[in-house]
Amino acid sequence: MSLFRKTRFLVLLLALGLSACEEGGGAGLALSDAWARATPDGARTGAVYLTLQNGGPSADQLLGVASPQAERAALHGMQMDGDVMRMRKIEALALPVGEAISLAPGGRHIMLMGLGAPLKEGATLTLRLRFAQAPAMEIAVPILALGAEGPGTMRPGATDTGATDTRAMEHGEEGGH
Ligand SMILES: [Cu+2]
Repeated sequence: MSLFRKTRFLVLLLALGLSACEEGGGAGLALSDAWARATPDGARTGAVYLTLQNGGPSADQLLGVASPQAERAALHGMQMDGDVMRMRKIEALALPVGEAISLAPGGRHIMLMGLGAPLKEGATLTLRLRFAQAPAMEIAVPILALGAEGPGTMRPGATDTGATDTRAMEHGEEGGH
């Protein structure tokens, strides 16, 4: 990864942090660590991960997600069904006061369905979030590498580990729901 790209990534994170502070007036909902994983050519589904910290004073809920770059978007959780891990739609994600709720690989995620074009590493995805209490947010989500596991764990060249391949396939199979 070039220094330029690293710098640009940091700038995006800073911009996200600043906009979250403005939205919440410094004490409300703060969004951090938002990222999406790049998708292979032809893939119609993708996943976005982020952390929401509720700085109070009241409990909130994430009620809806959308992106102009996908036909549909939904909150998904993971649940064991016998030996198989399946995705399940979450209608409302509780955001208790004082807690940080994270969506991360292997667990809860924002699912994008009907992508108009593959998510390319280095580009950004526009994501809109709707809450029960807080004002709606529109953010620019950095798109990380195909094999990325999070903003702090980017490994240049590590795009084809077994674990991430499996997860990508699970997404593909379940993408029609
Ligand atoms: Cu999903």
